[in-house]
Amino acid sequence: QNAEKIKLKHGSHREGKRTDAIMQKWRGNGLGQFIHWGLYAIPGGEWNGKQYNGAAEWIRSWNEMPKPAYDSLIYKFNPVNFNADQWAAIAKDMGARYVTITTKHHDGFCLWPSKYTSYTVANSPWKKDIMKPLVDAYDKAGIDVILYFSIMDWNHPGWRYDIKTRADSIAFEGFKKFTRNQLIELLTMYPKAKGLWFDGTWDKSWIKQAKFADELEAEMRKLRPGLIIGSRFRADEYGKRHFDSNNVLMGDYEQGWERKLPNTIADVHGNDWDCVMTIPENQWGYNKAWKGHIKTSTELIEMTAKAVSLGGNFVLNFGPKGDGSIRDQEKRLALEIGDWMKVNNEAIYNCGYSGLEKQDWGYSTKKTRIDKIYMVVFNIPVSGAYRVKLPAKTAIAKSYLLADQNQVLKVEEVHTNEYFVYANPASQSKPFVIVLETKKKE
Ligand code: JFZ
Repeated sequence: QNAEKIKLKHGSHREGKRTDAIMQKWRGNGLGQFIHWGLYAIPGGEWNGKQYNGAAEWIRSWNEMPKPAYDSLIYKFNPVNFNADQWAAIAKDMGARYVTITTKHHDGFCLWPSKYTSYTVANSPWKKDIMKPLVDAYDKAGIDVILYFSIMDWNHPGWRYDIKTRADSIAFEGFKKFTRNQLIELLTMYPKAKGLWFDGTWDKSWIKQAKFADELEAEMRKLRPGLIIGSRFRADEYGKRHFDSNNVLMGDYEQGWERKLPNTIADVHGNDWDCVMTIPENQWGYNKAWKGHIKTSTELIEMTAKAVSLGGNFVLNFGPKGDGSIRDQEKRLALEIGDWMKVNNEAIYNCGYSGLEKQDWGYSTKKTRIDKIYMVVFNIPVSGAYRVKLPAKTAIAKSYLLADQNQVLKVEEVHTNEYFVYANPASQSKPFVIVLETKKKE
């Protein structure tokens, strides 16, 4: 397969995972928060008394909300209930260890006072920077900040979906300069930010910019050593995205797990990854009328455990309201997840793939470099017997409940490296964790 490799100028520049401390910290985060906030939070999915069926943050692209009406939302951006410390406290209580915040979504409205466009918070009634208090508050709470940035910008006159004429090309050159300026500006203004989360990079116009984007990425990485950039920033010179034409991941982690999770370790090809998830079906920005199934905290905890068990992180989205407050349903879910995390975070933080065969009772995670495996139980077997298959040359030294280490569990080896662990915890309304301390076996 290696012999088949073609020479790429703008493909991936690394094979295998990053090993530096910043990336190791990111990898061990386990749980993150996503924030989608911008002008779209003001209509909240509704215009002229009519409910929009799509994602609320896309309302501008919806014909029933005319562009001038959307554009003038800037004069209504006055989030009097915005409190950065409170947002950070909600994330902290939930157990999130990083946050990705929309500095600019597709609409082009900037939550920071960018010098390069007038479509920013500075020209809203609020006037003040939103990103600075957020970066400071989350940082103070010990939560790493990643800056979400949409390349596609519906507000910029130079943005094109494709480049077909000379006029398009001239316009897009201006747009590229603007994009570079904004990114350098963000990295300069918010030196605490650990990474960039790119979006809106799927159009032909941007896919054709392999050289420009590759050089810009190098420039950003030089400006901020250790910067984390996912696979959704650039395409290679053949237009391949996420994975280059040699099928090697571009960027530091796979950014394609959008409202879906991998099912097996083979699905993630040995790469770092995170999954971004909405609480309702597909609403990122604030939508006042959530429809359909709203995920429960148990489902979200299950997704977190599943993500970690397959070597990834789970990032849960919040869409604050136009006034800056966070809706009660989101606050309640964050608290419920946090209650579980307070007891069980040992099975989530700095954990990854355990190497164990998947069993019906749930997901197993493993601490890096420590001989501990965590069985995160979602389906309690009626028998009380939990099947566990360990990798070769390992044995169970001891087993107990994470919530109550005095409850030592009976363990029985039934075949070589194959065990039953017996647990009959009194009625459980939430998933729980069984710890396996393992040891080397001759
Ligand atoms: C994008 C945005 O359009 C959306 O508003 C939100 O910000 C989300 C996080 O990102 O939506 C996407 C992007 C990529 C895929 C799906 C939705 N994808 O790769 O499947």
